[in-house]
Amino acid sequence: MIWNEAKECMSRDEMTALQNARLVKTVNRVYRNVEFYRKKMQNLGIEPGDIKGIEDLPKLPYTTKDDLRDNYPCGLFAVPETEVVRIHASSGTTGKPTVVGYSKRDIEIWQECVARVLTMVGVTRYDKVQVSYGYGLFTGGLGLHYGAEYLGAVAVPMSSGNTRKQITMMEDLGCTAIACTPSYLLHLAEAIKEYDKLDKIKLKYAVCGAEAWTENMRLQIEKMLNINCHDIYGLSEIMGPGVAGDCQYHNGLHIYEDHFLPEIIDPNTLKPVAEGEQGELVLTTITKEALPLLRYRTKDLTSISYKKCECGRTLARISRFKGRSDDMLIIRGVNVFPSQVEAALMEVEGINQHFLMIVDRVNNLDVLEVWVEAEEEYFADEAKLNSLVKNITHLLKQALGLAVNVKPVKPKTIERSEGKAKRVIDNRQYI
Ligand code: DLL
Repeated sequence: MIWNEAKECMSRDEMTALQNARLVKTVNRVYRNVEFYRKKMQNLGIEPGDIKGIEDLPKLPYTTKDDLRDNYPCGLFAVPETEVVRIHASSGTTGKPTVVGYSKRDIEIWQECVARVLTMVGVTRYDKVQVSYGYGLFTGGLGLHYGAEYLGAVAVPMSSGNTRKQITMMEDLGCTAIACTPSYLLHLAEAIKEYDKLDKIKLKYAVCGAEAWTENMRLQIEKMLNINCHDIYGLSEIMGPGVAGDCQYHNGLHIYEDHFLPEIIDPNTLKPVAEGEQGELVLTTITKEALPLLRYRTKDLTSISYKKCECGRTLARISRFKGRSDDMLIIRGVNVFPSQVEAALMEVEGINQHFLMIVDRVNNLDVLEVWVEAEEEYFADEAKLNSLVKNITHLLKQALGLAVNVKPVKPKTIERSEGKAKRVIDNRQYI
């Protein structure tokens, strides 16, 4: 079992001492081996010797996704090519992909971090984990796969898609755990119900991440499948899945601070925010060999708590992600996150959780239309359908502080995703 007390339950002083030593080593390595960081530090007038521990973190430069793109493909690598044993890449929505590399040691640490999350979820070496994240350049499939094997569980490399086959294999092999995006698990849960397979499957746990989702959606999935569902966070630039995950108390995600130093900053002023306050998560890798990153701006919005968790872990916890600062839509001056719409729709009877937000600009005014899938019976009764629409319109107005057009559509109209869900179509022209 990878319940690693030595790493997950150390005192704050012990953790700080470990982080200080690892940060100093990392800063020296990047200064020596990565021209980009050497130049950035020289421009700021800092030498590696100026960094004595984590209290000196604010002196270091930030790194952004654009820095990785500008040094495409491998310009930020800190080891010679011969030391690299794996490459992944994240496609993103614009521009070139970002390429990330791993040394043998990086892969070992990655496996251990994923295995730690799986252990938190309850998975043991007696379980079979159906890995339904995409395999390939995306880190989800291989990340979960190697973590499950490292734990000694059976990894079933289904990859994403082909829902019917997913259910058949789940039934035939008796898979007890599944790893996939929450939106895909919701889709899978509906299909399991439709094919009347709920009492044929042995699923007990799910490990979901790679996109923002709500606590209500977690509870909904748990209810539909009668399983324990957990959150796993990560990003390719920093490692992949396994940077953080939530325990049985679901009170924030434990972040593996012995490998990744978290900071929360105000994305506008770039100043740190107080414990418990919402801001952008910034991560510094302190054990990565192939691609160490200093103060990487994740754009993910969360808050941090250093209070000890009921589960006994002393690792800091980050709150469930609200979304990304670049997911945030500004509609008629109001900041809107898809997660707010998801949370509001969870309250409504008669619809499922699939929705689509379409933003248009009509006569210079931004208009938000939200498509929701209403149950079939509503379409046979106009009054009932109108009342449903009225109710949702009111709830969304309250939740977002913005008038919204609600369009009811028949079940299965909205395209299902096999990976990360696409919740927003923004048709506005940006000049
Ligand atoms: O999504 C890695 C991953 C795979 C995580 C499988 C969890 C499970 P990227 O494709 O680089 O890597 O996308 C990273 O996805 O910055 C967040 O915006 C989002 N994200 C990942 N996990 C969560 C989560 C993988 N649990 C980006 N909650 C990140 C909310 C998440 N957002």
